[in-house]
Amino acid sequence: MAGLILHLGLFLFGAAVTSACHTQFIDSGNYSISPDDLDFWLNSGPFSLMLNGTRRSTDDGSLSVSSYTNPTSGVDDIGQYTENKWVLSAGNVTMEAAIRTYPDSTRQVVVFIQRFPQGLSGTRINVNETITSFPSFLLQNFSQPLGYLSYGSFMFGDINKQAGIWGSNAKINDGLDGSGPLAIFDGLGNAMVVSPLGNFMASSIWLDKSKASLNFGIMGGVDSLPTNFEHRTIAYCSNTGVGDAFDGWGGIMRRVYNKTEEVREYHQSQDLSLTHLGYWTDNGAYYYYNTEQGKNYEDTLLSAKADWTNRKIPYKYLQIDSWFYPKDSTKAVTTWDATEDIFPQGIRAFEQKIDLPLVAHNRYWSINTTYSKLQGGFFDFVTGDHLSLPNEEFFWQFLIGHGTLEWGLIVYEQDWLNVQFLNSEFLINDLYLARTWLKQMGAAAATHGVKIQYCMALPRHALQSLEIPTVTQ
Ligand SMILES: *[C@@H]1O[C@H](CO)[C@@H](O)[C@H](O)[C@H]1NC(C)=O
Ligand SMILES: *[C@@H]1O[C@H](CO)[C@@H](O)[C@H](O)[C@H]1NC(C)=O
Ligand SMILES: *[C@@H]1O[C@H](CO)[C@@H](O)[C@H](O)[C@H]1NC(C)=O
Ligand SMILES: *[C@@H]1O[C@H](CO)[C@@H](O)[C@H](O)[C@H]1NC(C)=O
Ligand SMILES: *[C@@H]1O[C@H](CO)[C@@H](O)[C@H](O)[C@H]1NC(C)=O
Ligand SMILES: *[C@@H]1O[C@H](CO)[C@@H](O)[C@H](O)[C@H]1NC(C)=O
Ligand SMILES: CC(=O)N[C@H]1CO[C@H](CO)[C@@H](O)[C@@H]1O
Repeated sequence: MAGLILHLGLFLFGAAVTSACHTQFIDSGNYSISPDDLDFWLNSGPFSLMLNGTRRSTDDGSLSVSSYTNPTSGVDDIGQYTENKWVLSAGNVTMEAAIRTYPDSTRQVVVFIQRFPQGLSGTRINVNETITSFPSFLLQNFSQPLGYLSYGSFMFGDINKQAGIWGSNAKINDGLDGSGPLAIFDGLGNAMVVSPLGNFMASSIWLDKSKASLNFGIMGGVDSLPTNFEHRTIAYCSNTGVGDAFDGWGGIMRRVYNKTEEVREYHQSQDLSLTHLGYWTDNGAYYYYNTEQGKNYEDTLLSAKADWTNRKIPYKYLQIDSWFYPKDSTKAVTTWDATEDIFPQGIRAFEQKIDLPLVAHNRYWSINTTYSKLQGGFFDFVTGDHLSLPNEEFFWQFLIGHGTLEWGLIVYEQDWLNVQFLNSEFLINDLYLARTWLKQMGAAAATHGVKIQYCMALPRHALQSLEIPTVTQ
């Protein structure tokens, strides 16, 4: 807490330092931030935006700072703030870049806001870059070694997480697969976590190697931004260690999206698959794409149940994995229901025999899915080159409602989230569709009292679950 006292001291002298985040702004457009009072860890790189197919940047003057507004104050969803703002222009198009600090010392937060009063068009670039950039931080070697932790790829960013010494050679994950919360810390307990504060599915980090800068903004596939579009990035600072920085960051994020500890605990306590023992048939299990010789899945699982009942193992639910439903030649789901060779009289008859509620697995949607209007089904789907995606909440109400009433579905397991996202051009090129898809799924689960498990989720899916209380795991 020594840092905090020093901050309050500085505040009396009028500096813009009011929390564990030590910040500095210069009217020309430079800014710095640090959890450490003595040195600024992160110094600003260029602002940039894509416009009509070209990148405009403060680096080459094709985007320039036209004004700086002295601090204003207000209250937002985090608390009472002081805002410093620059207006930048590229011809007749403007970008506003604002930095909010929060005088209440319990909010050790800085929020960076990029706004586009006239919107932007012609913005699409390489999918792994960002079409807008603010904040931008230079990857600079530091006198004392700083560490970083960068999440990347599926399993909530665990698969490709990187850690090392912060500097020009740091291997920070970026792009569609790699963008997640970034932690930077020293050996003395100073730490910060930086992440998007919204637009979770549509925002990315872009490591611009040519300028050794780390840029936060909207993902590269998006071709335009609407009038008055706004995107926020949050930095949380702590002087009591990287664990506390993650805790504090998570607490603010959960509070902003109302997925508080209480909400999480409530939903998790309602999820039988988290509170009780169950029998799983997923990857790694003995009956994953494997039955007893001469038996179909139904008879295999019924004899497994006879055995565990005999042994008095109190399984309270059964998980059925991707072996139960039909798939196309790319292993994408065509119909989320069992074929006759699996459960001869259907899932309902099987579920009555096994007498356990189900956790049921699903993966990415086939372009040939039978639910799509294109294939004579009843529902709106977006159909791309490789995959498709339901595009109305009514579909999810049908699918999850049917599962609940007919199969005893208690948990909808949405697996292969990375593949669905990265291989759907309509998702990676759209500002809102990925969020809409996951929110529709979540709303239907809420209607039917079903919980959702995300699997093979990218860091962006993990962040998106903040807006979906029924995602419990
Ligand atoms: C967009 O770029 C094209 C070619 O690069 C140019 O011909 C056109 O005038 C530009 N449009 C605007 C509105 O700047
Ligand atoms: C900016 O100018 C270009 C070319 O003159 C025009 O096409 C475009 O609509 C203008 N944009 C705005 C936001 O006024
Ligand atoms: C984006 O990055 C991923 C690795 O994270 C890579 O596999 C993919 O080819 C990249 N896409 C483009 C268009 O560069
Ligand atoms: C930063 O430090 C690394 C070694 O940790 C070194 O390889 C690299 O060249 C340095 N970069 C600059 C710009 O000095
Ligand atoms: C959170 O709940 C408050 C109070 O009910 C509400 O005003 C606010 O809009 C909610 N925020 C979100 C992101 O849903
Ligand atoms: C979708 O159906 C068409 C027509 O039956 C077929 O030619 C195609 O191979 C199917 N696609 C996949 C990915 O299985
Ligand atoms: C907008 C911007 O980047 N302004 C300045 C930040 O600081 C560097 C180096 O001191 C200047 O070159 C930039 O013009």
